[in-house]
Amino acid sequence: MSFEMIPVGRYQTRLYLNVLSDESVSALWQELIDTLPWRQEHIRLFGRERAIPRLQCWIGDVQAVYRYSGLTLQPEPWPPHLATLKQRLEQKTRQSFNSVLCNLYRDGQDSMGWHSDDEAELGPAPVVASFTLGATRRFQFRDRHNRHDRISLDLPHNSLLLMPAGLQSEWQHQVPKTRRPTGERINLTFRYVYPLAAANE
Ligand SMILES: O=C(O)CCC(=O)C(=O)O
Repeated sequence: MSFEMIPVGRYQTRLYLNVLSDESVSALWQELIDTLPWRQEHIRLFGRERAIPRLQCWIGDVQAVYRYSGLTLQPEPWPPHLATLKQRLEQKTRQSFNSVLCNLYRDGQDSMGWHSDDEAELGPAPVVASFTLGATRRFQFRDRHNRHDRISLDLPHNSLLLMPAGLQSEWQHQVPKTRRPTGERINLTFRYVYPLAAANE
């Protein structure tokens, strides 16, 4: 399968298109919508409790407990089509993943703010594989030390963005809100989470 190289500073991200067959991607979409326990999470920001602007679900092996923004996410078990996609991505990227953060953007007002995937339990240089289904959304990177230095790309249905080791410590990313009429989108970021005790050493 071919990919486009997208340079982000000194890092080469890869964008793969049409990763799954039409049949497999439809079956995966239906499984994710119908069976995942999508949750509205809240975070504390400037002393106030706020609903995050999207629904989320954390899936993974039992030991893959994930902490971010004051939330502790206990993993849900792997549903079959998602487990198959994980194996496929492991073969393609020659990486191991033991968990995936699933985000459901209901419309253009759902979003994800600037951040890096750099929590201690991801280790010092995580590789993150980000698979998109549904509506195309704009995805942006910005340099952590020069915030005006930005790179934007559109992530279409059935695409995979592979973010290499090292990128997270120098670049942030976001999915901004859009006023354009926008349908549902699911994004799956596959990660390898080290057990919390080891990450805290
Ligand atoms: O929805 C996306 O494309 C990005 C998701 C993301 O940034 C994350 O899960 O950390």
